Amino acid sequence: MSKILEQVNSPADLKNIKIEKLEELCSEIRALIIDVVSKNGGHLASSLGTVELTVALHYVFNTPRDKIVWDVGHQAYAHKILTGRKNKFHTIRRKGGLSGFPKPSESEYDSFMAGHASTSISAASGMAAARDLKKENYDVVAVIGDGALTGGMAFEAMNNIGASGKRVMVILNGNEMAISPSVGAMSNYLNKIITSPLYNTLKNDIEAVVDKIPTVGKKMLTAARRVEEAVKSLIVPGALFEELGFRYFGPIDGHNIPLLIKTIKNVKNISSPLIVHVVTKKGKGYGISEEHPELFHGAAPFEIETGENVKKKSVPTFTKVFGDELVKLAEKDKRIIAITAAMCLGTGLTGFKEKFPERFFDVGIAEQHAVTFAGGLAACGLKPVVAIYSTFLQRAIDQIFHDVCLMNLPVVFALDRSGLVGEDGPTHHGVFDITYLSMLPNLMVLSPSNGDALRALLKLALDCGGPCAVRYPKGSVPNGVPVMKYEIGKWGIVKEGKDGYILAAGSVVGSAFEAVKMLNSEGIDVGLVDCYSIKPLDVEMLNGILKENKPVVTLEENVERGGFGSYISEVSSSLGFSNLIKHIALGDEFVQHASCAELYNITGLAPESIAAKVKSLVVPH
Ligand SMILES: Cc1ncc(C[n+]2csc(CCOP(=O)(O)OP(=O)(O)O)c2C)c(N)n1
Repeated sequence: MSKILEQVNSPADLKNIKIEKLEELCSEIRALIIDVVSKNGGHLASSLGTVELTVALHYVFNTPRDKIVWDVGHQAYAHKILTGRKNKFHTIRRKGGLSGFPKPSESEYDSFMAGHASTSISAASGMAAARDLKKENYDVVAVIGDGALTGGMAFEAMNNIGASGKRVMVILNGNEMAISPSVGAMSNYLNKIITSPLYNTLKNDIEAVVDKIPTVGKKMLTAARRVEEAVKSLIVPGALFEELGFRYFGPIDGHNIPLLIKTIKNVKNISSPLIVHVVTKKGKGYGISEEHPELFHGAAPFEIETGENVKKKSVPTFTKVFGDELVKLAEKDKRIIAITAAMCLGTGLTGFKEKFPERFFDVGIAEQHAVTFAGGLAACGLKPVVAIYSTFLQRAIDQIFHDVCLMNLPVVFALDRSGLVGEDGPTHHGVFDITYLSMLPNLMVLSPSNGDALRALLKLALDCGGPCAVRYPKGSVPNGVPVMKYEIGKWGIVKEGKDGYILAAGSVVGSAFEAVKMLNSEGIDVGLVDCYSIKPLDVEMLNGILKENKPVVTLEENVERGGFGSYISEVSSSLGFSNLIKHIALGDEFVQHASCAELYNITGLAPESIAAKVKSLVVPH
């Protein structure tokens, strides 16, 4: 292990290190992060960008008494390393190992869970309110990126704290990037602050003023503030944050440790909401990720020398099939519009953006706005496709209900990462969407299990004239799947069976097929149905299957409650059947992080477990 990091087992140890040595410590932390992420994959660029900031925060504050709330939490690897977890850091994102995100059950230094964006200021303000109500005394710091600041909740929280005057420090980490370059008026505003030439010439003066805050007398402080305000009103047009009730400090170089420590120390006792704006470089300290921060935002395992992925995929992913097909469909239909909430690359829309820039909208991390924006487009005769990961669309359930389904507007929801996502864990698994989508009247829910199905169902969704969700998993499309005709409200029989049926929805069809082969080899003749139309169901086929009075096993990568299986049970009982129907689905608990293959074993979705379950139910013919 590295020399200085060896001495740091907790933030208390950090305080014994001389400020001059902290830069070296940062290099050692970076080397550890790069080494481990190159093996385990993870959020490299964001975590590399915040190493100095993390060191400075733990140097100044007394955690865990003082609370640091990380927004998204993907930038908190240095925080994990400094807070007693450096020896376990090599296990990050692995089964049973450290989580890739802050997790209070993992460490008392993780004050709040995260994974979804734009929550930190709200959580920090709740903590500050609790502190004040309980007459306690500690600092609360929210660390939020300029990307996460585009999310509505961040503004809601600022609106609230700015008026309440609560003592909360917000560290705004500006790197001009979300996953892709940050978008929107707020981002333009922040860039203006950073690049203002007038600002840069006056920067040292502001630092000098900030430096004096704790030592000057009351009169001097007022005078200093006046000077500072005057300077700032020159350089920060509108002084937006100040108008919202925050004292604003910065921007300062987020890689300059002495400056960070000095500034944070000097402003931390100001008893009002404050923002310290730091400027960092995403991917800092690893040339390849500095050049390609988008690719190294969430990196798969890679070779350190070249940055190349260790496991290159030859088969296209569902994401790629979706992106390519949408471009093809949009070539023929000018009404098709693509919308992303800051996830252009992740949702496969890069090709669409390049080909149809005027029909592509990146609204920032604003899933709720994305959905209602699509509602507006659809109300005016266009065909919006809102491409959002299943887990992040949870943010917008009310907008799907209120701004789309109630008016039966033709909006297509393309839900990538539907199902278990592996190493990112419980904040990112898309295992609730069948439940939250199929409860809504008017909304159709389609679930392709392969590339052909995705292409066909996307077209059907765009042509159906109402709201329609197409949900598909992370990962590559399977090879060699049976050719089928796709229709909304219909299913496809993959294999007939005499002893019973597996009804599988979406990604799990492949596992079910393997299970059926295993059972066949043991003389058990189980059939398999690809139930790609989850809502509406193929009632005719369901009726036919139930009439045979054989056991039925439903299979899905969604929670059981309100899922596909429970829908089948409801419909079959309302049709008057009392067949033995068993559900294979996820239980009433959060699935933790591990590889997808490990998670299928743990959750009973692997072919062997499916075969065992079916075997326990059927009586061979
Ligand atoms: C609600 C939600 N939408 C989308 C995402 C995916 N996501 C993770 S990090 C990120 C960008 C965050 O940018 P920023 O806050 O500036 O942090 P940086 O990575 O630049 O340090 C996005 C879009 C998310 N985590 N949560």
